[in-house]
Amino acid sequence: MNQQTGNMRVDGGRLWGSLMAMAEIGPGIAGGNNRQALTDADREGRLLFQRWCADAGLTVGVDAMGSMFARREGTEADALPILIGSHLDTQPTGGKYDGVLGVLAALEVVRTLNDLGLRTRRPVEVVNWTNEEGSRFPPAMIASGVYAGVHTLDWAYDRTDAAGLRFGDELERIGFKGEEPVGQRKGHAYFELHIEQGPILEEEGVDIGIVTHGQGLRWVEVTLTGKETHTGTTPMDRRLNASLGAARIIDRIETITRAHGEKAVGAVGQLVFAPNSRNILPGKVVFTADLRHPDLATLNSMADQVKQAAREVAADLGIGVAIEDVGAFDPTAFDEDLLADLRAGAERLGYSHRDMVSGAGHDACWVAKTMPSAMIFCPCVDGLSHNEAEEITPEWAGAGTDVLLQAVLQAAEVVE
Ligand code: HGY
Ligand code: MN
Ligand code: MN
Repeated sequence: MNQQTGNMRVDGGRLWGSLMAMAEIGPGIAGGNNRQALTDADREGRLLFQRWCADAGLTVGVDAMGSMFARREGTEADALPILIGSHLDTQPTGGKYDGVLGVLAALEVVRTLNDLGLRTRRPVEVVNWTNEEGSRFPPAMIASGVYAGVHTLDWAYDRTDAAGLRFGDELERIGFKGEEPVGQRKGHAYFELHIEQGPILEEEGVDIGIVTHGQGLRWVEVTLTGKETHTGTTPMDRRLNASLGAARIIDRIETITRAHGEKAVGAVGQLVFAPNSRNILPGKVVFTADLRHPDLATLNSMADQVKQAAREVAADLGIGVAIEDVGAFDPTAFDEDLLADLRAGAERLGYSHRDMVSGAGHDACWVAKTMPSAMIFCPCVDGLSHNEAEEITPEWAGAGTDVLLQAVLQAAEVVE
């Protein structure tokens, strides 16, 4: 890192233009995006990304989970590359920046290397991980999970969405079921820029979050089986009431979470009644508890207590209960040396920074099992995310990408 490279900046206007162009694909109903994994909108976004990568002289490989790797050659072709990326898929009512900033910032880093005519010893690869959100096909981060060897390819292919469509079939349908074995493409280090999805950086007026850890997650799916009967004619003491069971368990989730201290978070974001008719007591209710904590033992204690509560409530109401773990990742510590480089890069550029733990899961949490990995955050307005009103500023996006550039210049080793 010399005086010249130590102060390089990306083209923030070009980055913002790319973000806005990508946001045109899979528009939501309130200004955000609905570009769910393996939909036609996802395919369209991938094709746009692929075109931009080709324009930047990158060669794009696609693995068997559809993750895309856009490679900029280094002077040493067989040196392990530096990987930088995130995800282009969104929540059904998602924002324009969750994941997308990380992929397009990585592309902007490569575009800037091209503009400056810089060569690096190591290749650099821009990554779009398939289905980070896990909204249409649970669990979250499924493709980076297969890449890290946490899930098998066949298990991932058999995941189904609410309409019963298989992940593997949808991946084939959109034309992104690549030939490359998943995990074959190794890396020397991985960096991911992401919006904070929380309020801290904006409230404190800090430019860059240095993400030291990602908290762990447990998705506990509960299926309650009651009896479908008429809501008007069935005496109250003769009901097998699955909706009452769900209400009591959701209340217990709140109590259990709060009993595990201020770092514990827990909620139910998805609940399905069947047959979901106003005047039929539901025969079946399915919902998922989303539990998170930075400490593994505490997280497991939360999950165990939620499962126990579900069994108790079901027994008390005389209804059936089935419990399944449908998503999990343990707390992750990111690489200290890479984090130190990121702090130093922010300081060289005059950006303020502070260490923090990620409340959300990210592909970096799985990639960290395969190579040294680190994340940085930029602020987001009111900490809002997983909401179509998610917003950041061009300045925040540019600052995060400038720091990402510094990290890549260092890790990929600029060749004079
Ligand atoms: O759920 C998460 O933390 C991520 O947004 N998929
Ligand atoms: Mn994300
Ligand atoms: Mn997300």
